[in-house]
Amino acid sequence: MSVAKLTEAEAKDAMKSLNGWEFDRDGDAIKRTFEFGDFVEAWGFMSRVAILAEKQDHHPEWFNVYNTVEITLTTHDADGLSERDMQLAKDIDALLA
Ligand code: H2B
Repeated sequence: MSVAKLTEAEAKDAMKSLNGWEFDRDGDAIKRTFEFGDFVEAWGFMSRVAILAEKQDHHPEWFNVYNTVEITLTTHDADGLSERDMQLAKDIDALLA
């Protein structure tokens, strides 16, 4: 499915409504690191993100070590960032609010 790649200005603007995300891969991805009390909490969070991802048909690249989860979002179909990354990031933020 084709999705529009955000312009740099659109991406920067969308970042203003996110919490703690940073640009990665030359602006083609966003990344945030999450820290929890232990592995069970980190895994619980990952389960909730997995459900969001399936609902949105948009999936994270992620890395977990014990209580830390690093999430990178990018849209392969757009070769960079799209509105889908921003939406998923916003919903991930909301899980922790
Ligand atoms: N996730 C991400 N992060 N980027 C994509 O381009 C993407 C996806 N494409 N999840 C979706 C699935 C696509 O492969 C399916 C066919 O809709």
